[in-house]
Amino acid sequence: TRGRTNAGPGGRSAGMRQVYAYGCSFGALAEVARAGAGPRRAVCDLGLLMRAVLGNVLARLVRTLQPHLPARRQRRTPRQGSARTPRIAPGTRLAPPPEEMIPHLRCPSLEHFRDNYLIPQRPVVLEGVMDHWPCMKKWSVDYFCQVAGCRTVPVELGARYTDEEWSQQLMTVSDFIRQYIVDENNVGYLAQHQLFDQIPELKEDISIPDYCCLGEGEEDDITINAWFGPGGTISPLHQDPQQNFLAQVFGRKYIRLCSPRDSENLYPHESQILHNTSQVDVEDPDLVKFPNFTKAAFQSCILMPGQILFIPVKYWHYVRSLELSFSVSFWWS
Ligand SMILES: *[C@@H]1O[C@H](CO)[C@@H](O)[C@H](O)[C@H]1NC(C)=O
Ligand SMILES: *[C@@H]1O[C@H](CO)[C@@H](O)[C@H](O)[C@H]1NC(C)=O
Ligand SMILES: O=C(O)CCC(=O)C(=O)O
Repeated sequence: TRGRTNAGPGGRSAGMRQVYAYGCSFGALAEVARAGAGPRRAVCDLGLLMRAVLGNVLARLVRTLQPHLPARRQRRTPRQGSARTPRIAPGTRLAPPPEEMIPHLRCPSLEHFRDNYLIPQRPVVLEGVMDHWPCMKKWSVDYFCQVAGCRTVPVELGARYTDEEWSQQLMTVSDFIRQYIVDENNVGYLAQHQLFDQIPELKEDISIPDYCCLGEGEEDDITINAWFGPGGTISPLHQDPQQNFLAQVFGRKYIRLCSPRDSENLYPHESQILHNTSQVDVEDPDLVKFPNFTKAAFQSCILMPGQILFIPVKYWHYVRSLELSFSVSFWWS
């Protein structure tokens, strides 16, 4: 699971994710019960995580309680954003291989975007669209500790979700920051779509891109995901069943895209649960096992803060963060 416990409208391994998340939630609920009165918000967070079961009454309750609960501050001041040294040695894998670059556009009109990118289903990097979102100035590790430090969230442990040792665990945002952001030896990923429901303050710092109105779905049906992690986190090559705007708030990400027309050259896993994920390690492919992978045509970019990548529905995407990074994705139809 990428921690999207609600399974939502698809995404990779939705079923497994849900089962796993329920397991975690019940386990943590037992912990809280054992701890007696425990932190009230931990209980509410669990409720949010289990919203699929309980309905969204608890989300409203948390919103009501929020102002009455003490904010916790981080003692240490972690380094942040571009000031941080990339975990991957520069030069090793930083420069994209000579595949085609994804085109960049500055604030195209709705019509231009629709006719040249949405309808023909072509990826594009949009610039200038999120410059004025408050998150661009406000968000930092310290800020997350202040607004969300004591909140419980699902965290993915391990570099990639296809690894054998990969697992998911519930922990507070400040524990996540201490163990996975400040301590550079661990790789953990806070990747989930309920963060913005859990912490409504964060939602006020972002906007839904206007281009989403070109879709047929309602604005309420847009799924907003948070992706927060240290350098070196990898989302293996996979596809999702909706259009996606991946908005980069801080840090850079190396991204490779491949058209769904090339699916047969990407060797999707055979199991039902992972069949939207490729078996191939994109940056170190085993060409003996996967010879047709060389036939797949890739486009790539390094997504910079302030840029939004349009990933057409079912387009395969591989993502590796080059340093401490926060992205927000919007899944829309
Ligand atoms: C895989 O993708 C298809 C559409 O591309 C979607 O309908 C399905 O829910 C996805 N499956 C999983 C397990 O994520
Ligand atoms: C590679 O593709 C060819 C057709 O393009 C197909 O016949 C062959 O089975 C594929 N090989 C593998 C190992 O997938
Ligand atoms: O940023 C990432 O690691 C993955 C993003 C992604 O897969 C998505 O937005 O669907």
